[in-house]
Amino acid sequence: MAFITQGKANIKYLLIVVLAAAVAGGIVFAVWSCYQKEMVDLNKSAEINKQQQVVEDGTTISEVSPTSTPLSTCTDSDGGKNYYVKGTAKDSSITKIESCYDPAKGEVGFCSGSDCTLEEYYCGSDNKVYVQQNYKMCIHGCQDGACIGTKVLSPSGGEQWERGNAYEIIWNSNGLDYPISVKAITEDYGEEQPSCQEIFGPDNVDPSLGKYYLEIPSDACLARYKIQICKYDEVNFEASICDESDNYFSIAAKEVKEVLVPRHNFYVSTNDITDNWSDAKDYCESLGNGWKLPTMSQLKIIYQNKEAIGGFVDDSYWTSDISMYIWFGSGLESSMNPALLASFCCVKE
Ligand SMILES: [Ca+2]
Ligand SMILES: [Ca+2]
Repeated sequence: MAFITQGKANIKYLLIVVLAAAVAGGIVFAVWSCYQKEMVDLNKSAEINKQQQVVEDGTTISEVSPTSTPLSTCTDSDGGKNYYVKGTAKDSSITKIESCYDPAKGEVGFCSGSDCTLEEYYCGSDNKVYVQQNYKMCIHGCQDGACIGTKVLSPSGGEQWERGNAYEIIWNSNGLDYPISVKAITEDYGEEQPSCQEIFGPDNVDPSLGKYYLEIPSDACLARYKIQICKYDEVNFEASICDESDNYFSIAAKEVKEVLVPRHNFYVSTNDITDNWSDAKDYCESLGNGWKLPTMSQLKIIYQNKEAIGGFVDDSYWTSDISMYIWFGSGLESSMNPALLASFCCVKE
């Protein structure tokens, strides 16, 4: 009996041990499973962390598709980190459209304030899409996938522009209503004792055009300038959103190539510009030193010597007499609407 009793006790004991082992095993398996899961997540977050860089205060750059294999192509429709244009960036595993982001609401059409950010996508050198997020990037708010504001692209600095010519100003803008101002401003503008103080350019440009041909006045200061584009707050009459070209460009006097007209005592300067009569007259006078449009009799002499002087084309050439011209193809003298474009040369006695 004792043996049987002891045997039963042993069986019970064995059952308890087996049960305990099973429970313990289950616990160990569960812990191991969790541990494995934790490892995957940790690995994953470690990988993502590795791809993230904090470039400057408030800026985070991260790879959007960290697990994708390197690809041969990546495209970004706004050409990179272009905060004032909404772009779409694409590699072979992902397509991302730039958007305004509010942490409380997620993707939004418009946001402003300290939590408002732009998700700016671009291609890395490894042909993968990256995202840059900066809570300070859109200082005037974010609208429809780009910062509200403008960015002057050209001129960018170092250009040499001449009086009397027109040059292309190029910008990006988003969320700005008509009109904006496009101004050239001298380096010394607003200084107490400026060597030359000049500001010129229109106040009524459509921001959506993205470019404007700015005419340099024939008497503009010979100085260094920047281009400033502004949206004015029409209630408070002050510039509310502005951007300037990154560096200075220079305005120089026109280079005059003068030729003494054979057997006559006056000089002629040819150029490759066509203009209306009034602007042609201003152009010649802007050269200084007595340069002006030729009289009809002077232009006849020039026409007769055009091969010897050189630089002429078969076109109409203005005289100083409003609307009168000579057709240099045949020497025909005639008149036309002075608002039309024609070639011209300048003379100096
Ligand atoms: Ca972009
Ligand atoms: Ca953009």
